[in-house]
Amino acid sequence: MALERTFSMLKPGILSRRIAGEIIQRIERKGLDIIALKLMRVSRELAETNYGEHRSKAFFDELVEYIISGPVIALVLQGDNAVRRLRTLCGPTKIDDSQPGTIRGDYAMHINLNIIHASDSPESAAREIALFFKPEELFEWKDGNNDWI
Ligand code: FUP
Repeated sequence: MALERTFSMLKPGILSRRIAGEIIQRIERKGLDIIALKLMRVSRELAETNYGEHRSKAFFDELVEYIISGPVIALVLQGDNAVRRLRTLCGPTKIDDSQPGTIRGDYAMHINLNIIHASDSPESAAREIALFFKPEELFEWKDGNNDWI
């Protein structure tokens, strides 16, 4: 099993709906290690770079405006198969495909307000982590739960 890192961003609606604790709790309970976490405001430049692959899409401007509309919580998570497992925890991008029990299935009604970002590959994760964090902001740690996770 590959030990991976993945990047996640709890989008502005999470803080304003006061559900940050619930979402982070789901990530912790799954067994992913939080190795970096920060509350930050994303600049327009960073938002446009991060979502650069969608620049030509009709929803791009709305997406950028949403991401910069309030503070986000940026996270780096580590664990076996972390990229895939976090994506599974989040549920599909399309809200109507997101099953109850997933984060998007339980908390989101609109695709453009789908509340959480999760990297789609280890390569995207490495790129996104480098955009949002300095190497010294990442902290690896060990606990006594290895037999459980
Ligand atoms: P994801 O990898 O799940 O974040 O999904 P995408 O990279 O396809 O989309 C990135 C963001 O663009 C989504 F979080 C929300 C937004 N989006 C829309 O607003 N409308 C769409 O039709 C597709 C994506």
